[in-house]
Amino acid sequence: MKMTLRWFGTGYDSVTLDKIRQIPGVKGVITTLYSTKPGEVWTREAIRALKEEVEAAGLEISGIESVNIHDDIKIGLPTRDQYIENYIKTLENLGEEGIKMVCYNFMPVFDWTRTDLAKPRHDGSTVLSYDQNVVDSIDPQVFFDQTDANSNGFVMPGWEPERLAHVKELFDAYKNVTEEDLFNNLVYFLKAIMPTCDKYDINMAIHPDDPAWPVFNLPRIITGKENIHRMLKAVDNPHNGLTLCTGSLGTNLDNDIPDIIRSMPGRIHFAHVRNLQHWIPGKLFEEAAHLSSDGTFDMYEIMKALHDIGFEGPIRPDHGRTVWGEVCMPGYGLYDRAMGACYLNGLWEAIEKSSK
Ligand code: DNO
Repeated sequence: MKMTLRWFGTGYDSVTLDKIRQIPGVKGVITTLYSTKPGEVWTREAIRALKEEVEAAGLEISGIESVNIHDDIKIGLPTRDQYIENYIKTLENLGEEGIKMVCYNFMPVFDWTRTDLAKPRHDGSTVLSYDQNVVDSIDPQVFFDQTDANSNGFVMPGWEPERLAHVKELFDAYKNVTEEDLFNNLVYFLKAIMPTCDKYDINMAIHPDDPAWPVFNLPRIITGKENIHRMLKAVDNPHNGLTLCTGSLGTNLDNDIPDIIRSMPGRIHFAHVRNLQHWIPGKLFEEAAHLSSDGTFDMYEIMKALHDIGFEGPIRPDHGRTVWGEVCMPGYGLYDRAMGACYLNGLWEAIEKSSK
């Protein structure tokens, strides 16, 4: 595996590349062109400028998170073909610049959903948390506005202003989209982009739905072992793969994460590894420190499973707690993610040495 950190770009992230470079073992960043909107073509010049900035700091771009998918593709509107063409052009430009891993998601309207962005934890840190009762009792637009207001002034991934402005219309547009429709629209998209991925050796890594069940009555299709395998099989190309996100799949305790990992060798192209603390399964959970004993997951078993399948892709510590008074985007401060990276590196070193 290759340890990385997510970086949102100059002007968007409170964490600088210089600081990321000082985390032991982190050689690359997972980044994006945050100013582009879903559906727009990423120009070769803009990609190259980003790459040069990262490389000047002694790091590499280990992958993109995310090239977001326009809702017309997810809904299956006739306009999707134009947006798919644009997506292909973006992939070509990334491929020309030697970038070979793209994370994306296929969640309608919302990306990840949390009901509190700064829940106090037992140790005085704050974390992102989720309470199903809140989701069940709030209007999506109000929910969206609240999340935006609590983000410490940062634009959070998945909660970009252009989405904010259209929540109601988006909900209407998805009214008749069933899970089966959404799945078919994903397959249509993947089939269209695979020749480009083959040409440039680009690995597509779909991000699981977070949480791993429908929210606000919107369909969700990447929630567990069975539907992930269905997706992999429907477009059975090694470039069609998964972002193994423990925090998303792990929202549902029926998901046995080490088992999911072992069931798809060669198809996990990216890993987000973090821990959760469950209070009421399926209803109430919060994010924890990466350390196994701080939450519900056995992080050793997760890393061991990745090791056992010969995982060589980029991995990153995922959402961190906000600690030591850091002012940052919720989930994406430097300190706790740096601790997470060190911890995961430590587990990996021990697994490697003991498996020889
Ligand atoms: C949240 C992230 C997601 C993820 C997208 C991938 O912090 O894990 O926003 O980046 O779902 O497209």
